[in-house]
Amino acid sequence: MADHRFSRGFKSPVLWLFSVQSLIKLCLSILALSAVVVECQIEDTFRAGNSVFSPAVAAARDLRYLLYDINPPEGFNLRRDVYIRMASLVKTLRRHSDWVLVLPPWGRLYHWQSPDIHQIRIPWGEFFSLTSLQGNVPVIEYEEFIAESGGPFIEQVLVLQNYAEGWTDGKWEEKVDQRPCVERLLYSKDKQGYYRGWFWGYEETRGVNVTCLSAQGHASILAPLLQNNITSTSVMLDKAETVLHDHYAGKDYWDTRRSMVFSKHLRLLGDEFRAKYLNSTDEQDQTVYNEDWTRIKNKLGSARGGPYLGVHLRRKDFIWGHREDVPSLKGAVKKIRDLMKKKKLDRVFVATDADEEELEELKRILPEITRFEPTWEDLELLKDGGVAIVDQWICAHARYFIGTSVSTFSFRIHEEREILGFDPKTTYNRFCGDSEKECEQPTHWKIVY
Ligand SMILES: Nc1nc2c(ncn2[C@@H]2O[C@H](COP(=O)(O)OP(=O)(O)O)[C@@H](O)[C@H]2O)c(=O)[nH]1
Ligand SMILES: [Mg+2]
Repeated sequence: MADHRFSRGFKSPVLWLFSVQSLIKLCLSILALSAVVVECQIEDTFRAGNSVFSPAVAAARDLRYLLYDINPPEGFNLRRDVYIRMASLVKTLRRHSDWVLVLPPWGRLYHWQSPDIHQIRIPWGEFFSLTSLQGNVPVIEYEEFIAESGGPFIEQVLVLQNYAEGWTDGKWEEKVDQRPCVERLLYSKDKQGYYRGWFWGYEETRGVNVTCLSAQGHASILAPLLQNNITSTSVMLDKAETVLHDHYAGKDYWDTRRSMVFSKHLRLLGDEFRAKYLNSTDEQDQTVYNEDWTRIKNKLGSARGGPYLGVHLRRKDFIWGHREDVPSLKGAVKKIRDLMKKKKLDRVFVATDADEEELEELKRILPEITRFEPTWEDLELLKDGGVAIVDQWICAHARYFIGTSVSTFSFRIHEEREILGFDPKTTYNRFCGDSEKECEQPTHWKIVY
């Protein structure tokens, strides 16, 4: 089937578009409602940060809030990884007191370049299921934090940084120390003596105190300091990616990762697209999903996947550096054709961030390509982040997947497929550079339940 008909610039079938658009609108409008439902569903222990509590109630419970932000150039999927580290830290903190993780609104990401759409102050609920996140650790949206904590003030901002002197004696040791700021602070004092900064585009937010903290080690090394040395109710860690995973790919890592369920409207869109253009449904493909992530425990090899090859072809900054592990378009298409033949798949779904010029070339040399290309109206609703998630969701359901070397976008697809229960052979594959000699394939990280 020549699926290039559904590319941008060509008209998708009117009916499909209509149903998809109204679907998204419906889903977005019930998002607000579902936040209320969420509150009714979560267990008592996880009610900690929910806005059903007035500021007075929150104060009476001695709630403490952990906020965080990440170095501006980092992309969406590395940010998802840092969330896992912060969730782990909050779990550690909660052994002693009532901490809640405040979700940093999405926005101003370098890769979100679609013009004319508003892409800041986006709550997590637009991309992820809050109920699911809350089934792992208590989280609240930033606006709930403002409402609960009685004003747009963050009492203590800690800017994480490496040690100016690097590793001493070439020895790695875990440590944390309050130190002078190594780089220029991205916060400045206003007339009232409060700190102003980016704060996810919330101009009225102010920091009461900002200091730098040199940290080297896993996220939970910050716990004693946050617990014992800092008394502020709200603490924000900036450049939170500085600290590492407590235990990469351990049980706690996977609990948090599994709780990062995509929002239902995005999953539905991906599913509709699969059914319409890729002859793929959960029943046929043995990928039936459970809304409750704690109940998903699929055996590897149980998922069959839709009758198409899923491809993540990362371009842009990955080719500008002429990295040797990234193929030319021609090289990629050659590999795609090989795989389609070998795996007896006559459809190929490609997720890519290629620019217009490369896209044209790609369509020319791979005319049977299928892509998810929303209309402008869809894009305005989904935003670049939502479109990328739909791309990931569709790749996650393919019978066979191949991604791009060291792309966190591809890594997140691996994890999604691992959760769905695919045979690892169909997942941990990547393109090789045209003249790459040792083309090491991605590592299989098994879920620890
Ligand atoms: N829709 C879509 N966006 C992509 C794709 N590949 C990359 N991007 C965009 O580029 C960003 C890449 O940054 P990041 O998520 O950090 O992944 P990484 O840089 O590949 O490790 C993504 O977040 C998307 O915004 C793709 O296949 N589809
Ligand atoms: Mg990136």
